[in-house]
Amino acid sequence: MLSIDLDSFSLNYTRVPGWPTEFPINLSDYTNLVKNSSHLSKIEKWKYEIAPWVWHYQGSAMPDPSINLEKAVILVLVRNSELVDIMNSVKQLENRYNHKYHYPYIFLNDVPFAKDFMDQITLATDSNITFSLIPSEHWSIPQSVDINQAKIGQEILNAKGISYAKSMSYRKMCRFNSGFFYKHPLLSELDFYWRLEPNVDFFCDLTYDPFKLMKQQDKKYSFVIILKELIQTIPTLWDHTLNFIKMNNIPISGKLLNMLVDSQGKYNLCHFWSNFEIASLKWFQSKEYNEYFDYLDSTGNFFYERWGDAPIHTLAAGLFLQKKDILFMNDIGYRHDNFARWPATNSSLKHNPKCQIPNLINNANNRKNPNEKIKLKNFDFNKYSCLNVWNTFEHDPLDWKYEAAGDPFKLLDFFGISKRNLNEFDHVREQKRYLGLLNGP
Ligand SMILES: Nc1nc2c(ncn2[C@@H]2O[C@H](COP(=O)(O)OP(=O)(O)OP(=O)(O)O)[C@@H](O)[C@H]2O)c(=O)[nH]1
Ligand SMILES: [Mg+2]
Repeated sequence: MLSIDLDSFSLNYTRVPGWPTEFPINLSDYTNLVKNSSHLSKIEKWKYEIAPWVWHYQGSAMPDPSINLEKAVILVLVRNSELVDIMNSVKQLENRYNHKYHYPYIFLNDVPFAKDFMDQITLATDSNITFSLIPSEHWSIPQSVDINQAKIGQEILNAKGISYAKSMSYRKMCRFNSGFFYKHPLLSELDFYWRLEPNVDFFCDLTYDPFKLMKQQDKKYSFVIILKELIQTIPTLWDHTLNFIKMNNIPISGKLLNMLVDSQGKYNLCHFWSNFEIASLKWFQSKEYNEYFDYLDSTGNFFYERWGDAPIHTLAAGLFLQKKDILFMNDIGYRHDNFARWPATNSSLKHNPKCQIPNLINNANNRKNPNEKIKLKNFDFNKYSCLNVWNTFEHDPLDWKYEAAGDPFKLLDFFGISKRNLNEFDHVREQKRYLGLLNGP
């Protein structure tokens, strides 16, 4: 997009205080100037790169002087095409919680937001909203990634019927949510975010401010659903995590990682489902988190495999946090896709006026007929939920030593390939071999 109808944007929206206000007359000159500038810092370059597509909407809500807000934001990464679904999420969050607090929203997108999209969103909340592009570097494939190799990995996943197996944009999104969202220049002064995704439901009124709770209790991360990841999407993530521990001598005694290991010293695949999360930006911005992300990114496996941000956030919490740093937001009733949960401390809760739990929901897995209804069940009691693992975890298992977990580069034997020590190059070769097996001689 090389130009925009500035007048129409300026009717409803302003620039962010302290940010460049003009739309560049010659965009490509401007872009080159920013890119080649020697006096701008990295974050300033990002800021100037995206500034022409950052717009602020001043909501009508008046702050309640009796409420002391945290430095927090509701953070939404979304596509223009997901307007209806994100409207559903915003309206429900407002209705159940934010109408009392008026925390601001930040909407992020890898392409500029359409004005129609923005106009509709402003009808769903009285809060302030900032709409922003993200820096191109945050939504990219690193040069070191071998695209042909990535395509082979995609074919392997596709043959296994894994969703988004062949999607590059899904992988860019997972990489963005793993290592970039918290670097966005609009977030640099904030303490906490609440991640909100399209087409989720909130079933219960939330009568207190979870941001305040996080602050008061010095929590770093908060979740509502914890479940098992598909091993096919992260075949080497655990081994790379062990390698990172070894290379950096990370002390893991007392850390959450001890909750994530099974009796054989492998990842038990439990992860916080990150489409809902309330977390500390300072934690994600910390040196330790970023060293872990940079190491993972250097393997190229966001593209060779299909690493999701959820297991990465969880394993990072495993490396650097203790159980006491993490909050299970039991009071939140939540649905994403066909997974839903709500507080079920007593059987009469379904009739508690604070929660309205529908009997039926639309089947998100039925793409041909999205109106097909299925019975809603509380996922907390599903065998794939790890809530029981969380609830019962107290301390390190006595018999697990990470040194004993084996060669960090050992590929898990999910390919059905006999156990051998593999280095990175072998890993590539094995994938090619596997593809050969799939395609026949
Ligand atoms: N701007 C933008 N946002 C994206 C893109 N892909 C995904 N997202 C957002 O990233 C979040 C997760 O993407 P989804 O496609 O919902 O992924 P998911 O939740 O793992 O998969 P589903 O189960 O299909 O919902 C959502 O908030 C999406 O709107 C993209 O290409 N551009
Ligand atoms: Mg989703």
